[in-house]
Amino acid sequence: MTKLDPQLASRLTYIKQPGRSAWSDNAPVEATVKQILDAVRQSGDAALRDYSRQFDKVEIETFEVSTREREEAVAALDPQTRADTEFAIERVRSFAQAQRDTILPLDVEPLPGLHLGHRIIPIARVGAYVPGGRYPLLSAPIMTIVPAKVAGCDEVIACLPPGAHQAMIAGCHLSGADRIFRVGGAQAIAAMAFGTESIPAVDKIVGPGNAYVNEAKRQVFGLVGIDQLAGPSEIFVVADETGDAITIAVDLLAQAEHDVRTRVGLITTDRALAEATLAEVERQLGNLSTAGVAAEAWRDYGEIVLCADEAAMLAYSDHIAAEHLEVHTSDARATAGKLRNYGSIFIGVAASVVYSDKCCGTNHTLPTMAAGRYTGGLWVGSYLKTCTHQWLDERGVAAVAPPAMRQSASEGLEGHRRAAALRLAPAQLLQEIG
Ligand code: HSO
Ligand code: ZN
Repeated sequence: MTKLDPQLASRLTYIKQPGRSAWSDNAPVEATVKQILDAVRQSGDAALRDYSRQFDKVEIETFEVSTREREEAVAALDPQTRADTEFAIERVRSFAQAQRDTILPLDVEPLPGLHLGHRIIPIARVGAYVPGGRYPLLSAPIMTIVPAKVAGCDEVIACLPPGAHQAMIAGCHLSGADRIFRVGGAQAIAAMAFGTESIPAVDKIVGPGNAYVNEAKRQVFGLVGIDQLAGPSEIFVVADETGDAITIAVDLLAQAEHDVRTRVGLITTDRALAEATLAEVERQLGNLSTAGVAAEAWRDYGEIVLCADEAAMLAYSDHIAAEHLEVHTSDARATAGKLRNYGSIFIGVAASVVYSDKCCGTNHTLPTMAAGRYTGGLWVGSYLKTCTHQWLDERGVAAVAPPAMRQSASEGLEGHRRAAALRLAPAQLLQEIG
């Protein structure tokens, strides 16, 4: 986490300070995960079976979910849940397709005879990790699998913990997963990275998970691609005096209920709103069925920051780079236009984070822990490679060979100089090299 600029800090007043830092020591998780990865790399399915016995308390014979089990899982959904899931899939699919349509191949001729460009190539094999989690989040497989299908990947596999709700299998199936496997945790990441007898190795692993899954993705990165490292969910609201304490408290608690480590906050220029929101969160916690988790998250990670002026409010929001950022100001669109660091921005009071969490069509797999400073969230582009190409005729060669030869020679790279010279003056070079 970058340090808060002292000048900015002096312009902020904490009406409620977080009880803990969101940044924790990962060392114990690191060592355990390394062991799991090594075991799966060496022993494949046998190691997966051992870990499933140890962590999930199940004996697994066949990891792959059969066609029949997929169909049964879909049939077990009540009709309204199925319709709602299909609605969400269609929203995510059509938005991903619209985004896909903006990613174009390129061919240019910057100098006569020099042709440069790129092709957009889908990643061949993708593995989606689908978390079990505290609640069965049916939208989770939709967000990781549907855009991969829109991108045109050859094969999309999904791994989910053996204890996951049957509806999650239905979610993977309806989203279009080519193959589904019952294996969770760091061992699932290892299986998708290295491949085992039952589970194919993939080229990129996507999807959030617990601290072990996250660490496993970090350790296999390089061998395979990953989408991002996912920390606990976050929501911040940027509001001026037009903000409504009830709405803000409702939306903060809607994320706080996810996990005791969820980070939530209000960043405002209005003291009355700051104080009213503090009281309102406490009041609503009194009758929220998930208050057990939400109250702990609020106590440890909740914050309300009063800012000296709009500039300080925007600067602090950009410092936090929240996964979800709601803007409740008199001209929310104008305010949103001035912000640069966030995963996804929710402009105006009507745009609740929950719509994106579930079904409006934007992807809910977003950067946390301030990663919004350098990346956006998962999208169809995450499953595509932009690979460049070039071709030249003699005019192109005449333009680039001389500088390439001089650069190579001055670096002492004689082999490079020859390769550049061969196309420009073949007879001369052939004579030189004998
Ligand atoms: N807020 C979560 C996603 C989610 N919430 C799905 C409910 N369902 C992380 O962005
Ligand atoms: Zn959520």
